[in-house]
Amino acid sequence: MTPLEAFGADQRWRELAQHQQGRLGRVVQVDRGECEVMTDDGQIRVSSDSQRAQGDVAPVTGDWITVVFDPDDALVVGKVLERRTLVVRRDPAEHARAQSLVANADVVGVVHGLDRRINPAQLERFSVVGWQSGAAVAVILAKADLRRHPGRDAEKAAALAPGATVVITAALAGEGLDRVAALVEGNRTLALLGPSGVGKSTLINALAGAEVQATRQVRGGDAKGRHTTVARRLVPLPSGGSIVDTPGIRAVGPWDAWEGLAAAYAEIDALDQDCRFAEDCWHQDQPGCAVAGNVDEGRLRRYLELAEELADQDLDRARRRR
Ligand SMILES: Nc1nc2c(ncn2[C@@H]2O[C@H](COP(=O)(O)OP(=O)(O)OP(=O)(O)O)[C@@H](O)[C@H]2O)c(=O)[nH]1
Ligand SMILES: [Mg+2]
Ligand SMILES: [Zn+2]
Repeated sequence: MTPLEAFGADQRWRELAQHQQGRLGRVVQVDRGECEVMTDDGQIRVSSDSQRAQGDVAPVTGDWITVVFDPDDALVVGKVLERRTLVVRRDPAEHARAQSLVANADVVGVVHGLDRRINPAQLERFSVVGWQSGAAVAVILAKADLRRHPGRDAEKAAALAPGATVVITAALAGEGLDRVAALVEGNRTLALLGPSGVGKSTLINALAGAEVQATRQVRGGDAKGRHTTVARRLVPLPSGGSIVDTPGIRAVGPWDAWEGLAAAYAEIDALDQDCRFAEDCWHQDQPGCAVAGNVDEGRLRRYLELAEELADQDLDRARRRR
């Protein structure tokens, strides 16, 4: 298997690249106008900004692209091939804008470290963003060695993330790695999202069988609270498939994520259809409401909060367009 095949190069990607008359590559990492790109001939650096026309899609980690020569004979990004999935969040620096994080992930893995209690709102927000991307969602409960009954956490997580695969791991002890590996079987791509320090990079190193990503040093007291991973990076696994490591995010902001919201709160969405006042019902104390009283109160409250957030965003965007 070539490295590009391990990254998931298939006939469709190859045909798309051929059609654009460029060499096929996959973006491993982006930094300041340059991309590290894996190709059939190995990894190369390709410049991205200077030669690209305005309005062209900017490449992000995980993108399949064409590599071409510019007039000065330098390697540049030609086209970003149409994405199958895209993880997007509200840009934390500029709230009225979207920020693309990872392209073409098959599974979004929401990582929670079991050294802490599960934070339902946090987990649900990540699930919304995960489902909205078009990928499948998995919840990865890491650091299971620190819990006596991780199975109970798994039950809790399953209730907070309907439709998601829940996986328990203890990467330092080498446990549960096969279950994560199963998520990338068939050269698929898993994108890890989650707060800082939950063990994303440690899990990737355990699967890669090498220290490919820096992890927080246990003894480095001064490193506390700092983000160890600073760039989104696609890491190949020896058995095929790849994992995207990302810098920790405490609370992700969904962006234009109504479908993601419906999927992440599937049981609420299903009843939502039955509300007598479908459009207007806010599932509080309207008579004839099919939702209130029939679902978990906390989940309903958080669902409504997120719906309000998304509705505000919609208004904002509409205002801007005018
Ligand atoms: N006990 C235990 N500790 C773990 C496990 N996995 C990771 N850790 C520890 O958790 C700390 C954070 O791990 P990282 O892998 O750096 O966390 P991260 O999610 O990549 O963090 P950022 O890069 O900052 O987003 C390190 O000190 C790890 O040794 C585990 O399975 N068990
Ligand atoms: Mg990390
Ligand atoms: Zn209702």
